[in-house]
Amino acid sequence: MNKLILGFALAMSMPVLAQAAEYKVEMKFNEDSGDVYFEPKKLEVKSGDTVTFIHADPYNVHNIMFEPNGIPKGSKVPMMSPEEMNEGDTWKVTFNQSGTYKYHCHPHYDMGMIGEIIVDSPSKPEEMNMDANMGDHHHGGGDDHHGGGHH
Ligand SMILES: [Cu+2]
Repeated sequence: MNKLILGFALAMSMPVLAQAAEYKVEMKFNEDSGDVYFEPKKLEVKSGDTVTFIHADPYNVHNIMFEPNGIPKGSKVPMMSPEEMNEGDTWKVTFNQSGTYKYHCHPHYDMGMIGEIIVDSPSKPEEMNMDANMGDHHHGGGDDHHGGGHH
């Protein structure tokens, strides 16, 4: 009897850990409009929560890429899912740092297949990862205006 009470007291005195939640975001296709999209497009979670991206489109290959400049500074989030995801494929990300996470589907970026996840609260602009190396994009720097000079 005493043991039972002691056990109960111990259990009650343990720190209450916030239970991490699981969310899902589906990658979908609207057969009528031809739209490809993430659903939900905007999701709010808490740090420690996990989001599972679920490919739910029999017709198109999709993936998930976080924007190098669209995540919080110092975030260790994996930047990219497998390049080609097909129907039924899933990709899980656990968010351990508060802030705004913007992502897109690479093949359908031009079609507006983008999404956003807010962890705890949105990042202020100065909290975003602004010094990311965008070197792979051709910026031009002003000097490569060729002016059609050669032929
Ligand atoms: Cu896509």
